[in-house]
Amino acid sequence: MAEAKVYRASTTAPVNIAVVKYWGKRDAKLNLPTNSSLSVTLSQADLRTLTTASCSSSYSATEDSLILNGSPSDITGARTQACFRALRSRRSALEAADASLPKLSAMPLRIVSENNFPTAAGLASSAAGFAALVRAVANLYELPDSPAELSLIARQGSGSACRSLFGGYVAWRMGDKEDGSDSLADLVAEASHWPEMRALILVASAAKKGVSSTSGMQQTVATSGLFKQRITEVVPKNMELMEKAVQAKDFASFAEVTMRDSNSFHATCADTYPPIFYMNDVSRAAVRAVEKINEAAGQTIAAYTFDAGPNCVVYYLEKDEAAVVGTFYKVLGSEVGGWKESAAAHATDIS
Ligand code: 2P0
Repeated sequence: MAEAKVYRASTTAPVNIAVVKYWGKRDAKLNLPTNSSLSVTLSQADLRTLTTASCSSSYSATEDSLILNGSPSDITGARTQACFRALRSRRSALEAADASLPKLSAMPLRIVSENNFPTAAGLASSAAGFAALVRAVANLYELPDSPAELSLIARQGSGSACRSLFGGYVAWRMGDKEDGSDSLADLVAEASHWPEMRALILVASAAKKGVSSTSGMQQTVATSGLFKQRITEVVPKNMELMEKAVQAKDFASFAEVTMRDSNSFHATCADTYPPIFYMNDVSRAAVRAVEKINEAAGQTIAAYTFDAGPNCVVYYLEKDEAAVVGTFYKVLGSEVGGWKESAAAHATDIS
């Protein structure tokens, strides 16, 4: 008897680094945020997840499986299951409409995924990871869905993942529907609109972070007074200013909003009870280094931002590469050691 066919599709997904941060859920089950957010997609040459999805009736295990960076990974979590369910149901609809299609939706799925950067070190690995998973299975199932439609599924895996379905400058609109059907990613501008944007990633620690984003943000929502001001006043204003800065390619404004929003996010973490500290002494040295660079330049040519970990991302424009990257190492070298590695990345489109 002939071996049953193995169906397979591969894809990559990029990392995105938010300049207006997502922090807080209004619905943990559907993964709906308390505020909109905006990010820059980084080049896949530097940071990406590569994922292959396959399915076959010959797979002996009846269950779906995931190998992440060479090790079996748990997929029984509600979020991963929600993604698989949504993708299968879309495939089932295609199969119901066309009886000649193979019944892929009934076969077990095998997912193999690899990051080329430290997992869960505050480098948005879950964003690239879930975006790649959703796209790989969508390709395998030959779904006709647009990136925005797929972002609705990726969001259920990890909020920030919805922004990794697009390249360039991407907003996640929080939406206001209870079912989450309008909480999706939206392209603000292609990378080609402002291709001079660069990001320097400074890895202070590649260790797994202490407080996961999911539980950290739940604690913030439950206990921080400052958080209420952040979601009602600070973020709506920052979203507006940031979209204008991107449209106008106004780096000084882009940088100020980026740094203020990062500061505001970490202030709400410190205002959480008990407090959450993601930044450390090495992170704070990076903030001072950026301030020195901007002082020396007599204008704002660099912007720091920190996610749920101590690593620093510095945005700058290509023309200022020597001033920013060169000075950064000089200042950091003399002030504090501790950076494990760094890489410069381009803002990018998804091909
Ligand atoms: C962001 N972060 O906008 C913010 C900034 C961390 C700080 O999105 O619970 O892993 O999976 O929806 O997306 C990290 O949170 O959280 C994050 P879940 P996620 O990039």
